Amino acid sequence: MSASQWQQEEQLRRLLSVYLIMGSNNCLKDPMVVLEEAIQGGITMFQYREKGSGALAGDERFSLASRLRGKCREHHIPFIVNDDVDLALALDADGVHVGQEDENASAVRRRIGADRILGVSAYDLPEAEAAIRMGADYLGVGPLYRTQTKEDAKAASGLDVIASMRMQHIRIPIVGIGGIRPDNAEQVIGAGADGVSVITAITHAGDERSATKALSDAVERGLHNR
Ligand code: TZP
Ligand code: MG
Repeated sequence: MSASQWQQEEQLRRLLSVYLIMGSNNCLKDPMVVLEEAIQGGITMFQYREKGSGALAGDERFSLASRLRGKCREHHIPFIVNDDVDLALALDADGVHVGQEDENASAVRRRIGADRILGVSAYDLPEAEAAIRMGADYLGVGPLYRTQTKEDAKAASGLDVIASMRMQHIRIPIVGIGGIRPDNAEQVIGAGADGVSVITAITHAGDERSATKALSDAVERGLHNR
């Protein structure tokens, strides 16, 4: 790995610290307000994920994505699109995130080029190894804890899956996902993740700004005590 590749990887680790994922149907109020409050609280990356029952489609989806993208740009927060390369390219997104059931990660890498971030979900070591071969820049590992948010989520894996990936030479940036809250985020980092990605811990918090700050503090403690 060249020095500049190493620097980029280290930068990505920091950007994954507090990663908010959401679509309109995860929000109890205006998604633009939720994003603004989360930015004020200190999120480091944002993913637009419009999925599940009640998800927007068509022009409404494009319009919301485009407004969220604009706010992220204004605040220099990387904007990632879940599972829609066309939308990502249309909005000049900073990256794309795909799950195992989505478009093949190598094909996504070819379409987005080398300069955009590619995130891939991985439940276990074989999925992590395959994702890396296909060009992933970071792995989203989980669900670590029980989650109500993803309708087709697998069983919670617990933190050992991250610890064992780290023991099995998985070095690329990892962000934990699934049921992460301020009170368990520190352990996720302790297990070897670089950051935490959350939906409801922020979108259902009521006070999104304080919830984000609490997550950010927990991640900092985790990194400090590692
Ligand atoms: N992938 C695995 S779990 C999950 C996704 C998208 C949902 C995470 O949502 P929450 O509310 O943070 O548990
Ligand atoms: Mg997906």
